Amino acid sequence: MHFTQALLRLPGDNFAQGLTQSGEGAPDPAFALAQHQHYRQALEAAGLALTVLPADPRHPDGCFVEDTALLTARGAILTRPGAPSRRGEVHAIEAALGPSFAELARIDAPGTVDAGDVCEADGHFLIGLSARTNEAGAGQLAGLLGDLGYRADILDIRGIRALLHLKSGVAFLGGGRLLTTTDFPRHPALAAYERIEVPAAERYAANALCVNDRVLVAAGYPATLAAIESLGFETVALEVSEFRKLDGGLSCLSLRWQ
Ligand code: CIR
Repeated sequence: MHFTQALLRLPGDNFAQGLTQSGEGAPDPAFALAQHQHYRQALEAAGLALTVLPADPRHPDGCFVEDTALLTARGAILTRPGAPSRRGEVHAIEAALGPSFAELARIDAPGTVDAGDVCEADGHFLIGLSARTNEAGAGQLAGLLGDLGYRADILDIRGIRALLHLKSGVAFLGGGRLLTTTDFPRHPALAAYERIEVPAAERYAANALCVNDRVLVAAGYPATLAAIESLGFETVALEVSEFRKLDGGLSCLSLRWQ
């Protein structure tokens, strides 16, 4: 899919109060802001026009905008994040997306979905059942995607503690190729895909981001970078250490659409 637009939110002064299970220590908000700036520049260089929302003091995780909505070529779906502290993030995203999407469907209680649990592979949607996305939410989402004419499959990742979200362990690279961690599920729905596994020591780098003609990759993971380049992609290595400390990565920091 070719993207022309992206929506982002700046990390704020309270960024270090965001949710984390990484055990990697507290992030530095100023450093996070600088890394976010480089990320924005990389999206612009890939041809995207950006809408950048200010930091939201009520929501320290608010910069991880990807979790709040699923954007497709046929319509957008607002989520209901699994973490109660993040539910309020959706209101501002709804207002920001309104002008670009005629209709916004939504996930309703008791369903919960973090859109970081959703990976689109050319119209085939992989939905992760996780600590954040529950069965009711995954079922609602699969139904809404079906209404839009898409195929959706649900993958249970609840047994893989190292994966906060489905996309912590997978990225679609186009051409039927999935970049995955070694422990990513071997589900029948994935049988038709070529699977490129990142080495176990580089598992964080599986959350790469394919944007138009290039792939954004977390800096510091040379084997993954080389594997992606060997597929013929131009790559952009970006330092995202402060977002990693809060279990976030490259895909989480933007919502992208055509
Ligand atoms: C959270 O725990 O919700 C945030 N600290 C990180 C969210 C990362 N989002 C993503 O992987 N899509």
